Amino acid sequence: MNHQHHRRRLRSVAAVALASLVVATGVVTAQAAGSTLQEAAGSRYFGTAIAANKLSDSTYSTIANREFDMITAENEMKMDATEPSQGSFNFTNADRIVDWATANGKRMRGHALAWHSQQPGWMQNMSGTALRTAMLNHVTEVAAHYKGKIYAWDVVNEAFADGSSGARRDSNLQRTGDDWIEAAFRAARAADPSAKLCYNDYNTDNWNWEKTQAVYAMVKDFKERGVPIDCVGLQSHFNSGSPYPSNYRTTLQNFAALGVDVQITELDIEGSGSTQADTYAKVVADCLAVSRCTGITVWGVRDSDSWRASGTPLLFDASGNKKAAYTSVLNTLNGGATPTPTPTPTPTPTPTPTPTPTPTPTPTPTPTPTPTPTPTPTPTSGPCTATMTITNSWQGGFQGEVTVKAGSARTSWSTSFTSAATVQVWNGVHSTSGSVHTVSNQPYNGTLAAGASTTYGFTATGTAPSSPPAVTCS
Ligand code: 9MR
Repeated sequence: MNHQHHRRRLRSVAAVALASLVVATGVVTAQAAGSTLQEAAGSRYFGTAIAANKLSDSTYSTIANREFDMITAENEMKMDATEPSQGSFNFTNADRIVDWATANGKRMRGHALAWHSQQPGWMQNMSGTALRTAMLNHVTEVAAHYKGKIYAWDVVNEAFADGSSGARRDSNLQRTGDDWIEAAFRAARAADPSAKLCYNDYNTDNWNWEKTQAVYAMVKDFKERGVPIDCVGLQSHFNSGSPYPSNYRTTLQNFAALGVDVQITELDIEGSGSTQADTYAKVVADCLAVSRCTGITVWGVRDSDSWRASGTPLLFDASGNKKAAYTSVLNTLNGGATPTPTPTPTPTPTPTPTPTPTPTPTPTPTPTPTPTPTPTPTPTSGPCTATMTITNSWQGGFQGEVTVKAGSARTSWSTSFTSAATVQVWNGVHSTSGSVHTVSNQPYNGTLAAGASTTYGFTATGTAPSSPPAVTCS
């Protein structure tokens, strides 16, 4: 908290104390409520992304200065902005933001040192050792320029693939070798030892998603091998296609348990009114419930400043008025009425998918030779059955679950259904051929005793079908 705000808060504490000095109990212990996001956040920070060219808009800068105490440059510290031609650095716009933040007593998150996207043209065409060297030089030069001025750096941004592969995202940087991420972290540590070093990504909010598990495994490995990493950033861009997951708190807790801070780095939630306000409150309550969740940054000031402006995902409307979402965030930070408590996190799958030395292709179970084909309603023997249920739906998408039941003991399974939707699967390995989706087991859930079952989940685009499609199992 900067001094100006600290004084303001003390004044309001004094006012509350005087006003309530009715009964002579002597000591006023109640914590005064913060009247801005940064005050209410207490020991945590509450930040926003700032665009340098908007600082001259007084509505914008007044809100930004009043409400937020951590600043991220929305685009100005990215690789294309800071190294437009190789070896020649330009910090003009980034420095405008840093200077404004410093003058107003705010801290900075640095975003981002190495990323497959927003690379300068000269870098996009590089590969191999030349690219690796250029990337490390960039990390070193930019981190050194801001040495001592950055609270936390997004050292590497968005290095994992979406979907169920759990793999690294293909990029020119990735093609220089798997160790490019740790090399970037080591270079950043050397250049600015006091900055916290974060790995930052999106679609890593749902604990059950493969991408989340893959990032978790990398961070765990880094901690075990002493690669310098201090924090994990969850961007948390939520909308109907990528909704706030009810296990978000579990994700925050599990990352924190690895010995890193967690930060919500680019929060925005599309929607309006009480639905939006309620989801914002849940996100804030989840962070407050995890001691190593050290702060929250929203990705812009007003709806009209957002990269997804049409989704009105922020806390202030285009005119700078506080929205219902603002009030619910403020109240939650102040420990007030949290709307509906976040449902107890679903029991988590084993944090790291068990490294079962897995499945040599399985002998196909011999179907029991039933002489007379009397149709049994629920087959308890034979290969396997699968049924789909729709568990949730929203405008533009839905969520479902498929239960796979083994008729006889097996060590693998494969299911198939037809749907025109784009589908994202967890707890299963997904592939498509036209509109036919095939989902088979992960290494950790292929083995089923006779009569036992397991489930996999998915989200899909479009409208939920009134009756789910048939699923075959083999
Ligand atoms: O908000 C940023 C927008 O102004 C840029 O055009 C865009 C270009 O890539 O990047 C946006 O910010 C992204 C952030 O840097 C990384 N996570 C996703 C953000 C939204 O796209």
